[in-house]
Amino acid sequence: MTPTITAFESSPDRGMGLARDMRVRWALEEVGQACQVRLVSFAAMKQPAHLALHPFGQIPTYEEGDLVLFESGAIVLHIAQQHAGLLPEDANARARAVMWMFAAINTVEPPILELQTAKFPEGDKPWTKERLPLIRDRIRHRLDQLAVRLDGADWLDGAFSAGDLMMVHTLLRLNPSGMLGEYPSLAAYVARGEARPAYQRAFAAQLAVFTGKRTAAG
Ligand code: GTB
Repeated sequence: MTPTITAFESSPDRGMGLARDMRVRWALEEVGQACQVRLVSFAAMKQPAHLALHPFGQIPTYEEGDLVLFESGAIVLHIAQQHAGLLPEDANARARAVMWMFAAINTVEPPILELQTAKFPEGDKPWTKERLPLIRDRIRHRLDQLAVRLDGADWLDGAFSAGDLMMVHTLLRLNPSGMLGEYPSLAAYVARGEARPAYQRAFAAQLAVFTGKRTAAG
């Protein structure tokens, strides 16, 4: 059954792949599963029809028959469990790949999100000037630790997994800040993720929403 996902009708990043539907699109491309994409406006996300799918009025959502999911991590995990290619066969390696998914969204992503919040919704607040360096230090602390663990390897734990997918996309959110440039090994890690054909197809499909050009991935 072809799942349906939701994505921004008009993403603030103008198709640069930073919104979280990109994780879901990428995971689906990695496992060779097509999807339908329903584009939603900011206003529609807050209407009852969308709130019935996503209680917090956000994207992405995932519908597959009777199953409705929200939360990009849960959706990517579901896709990875349904199809071969994103989780190792070995039980311990599989558990570690899931651990890295959680590490991406629960340990690495929070300070990155704080940076976005401090810059945009709170950008004009009097405390922002003092707060920004503190947040950047918290991000650097995590990036230092991640770079030590990656230790020049291609991926976090052997072969590419859903853990890398979530981590690479989380780190991509740093692009506008330029901070990844301070970490050549992490920048190279992210570039490896972006170079994957599945990433390229997913990126092209979400960019096409803005350029109006159709791609094979829809
Ligand atoms: N924890 C949820 C998940 O992982 O799925 C978070 C979902 C979420 O934050 N969704 C955002 C959303 O729907 C889009 S991804 N926001 C609308 C709202 O809350 O009203 C966050 C995002 C938005 C825009 C950019 N960008 O333009 O750069 C990047 C990321």
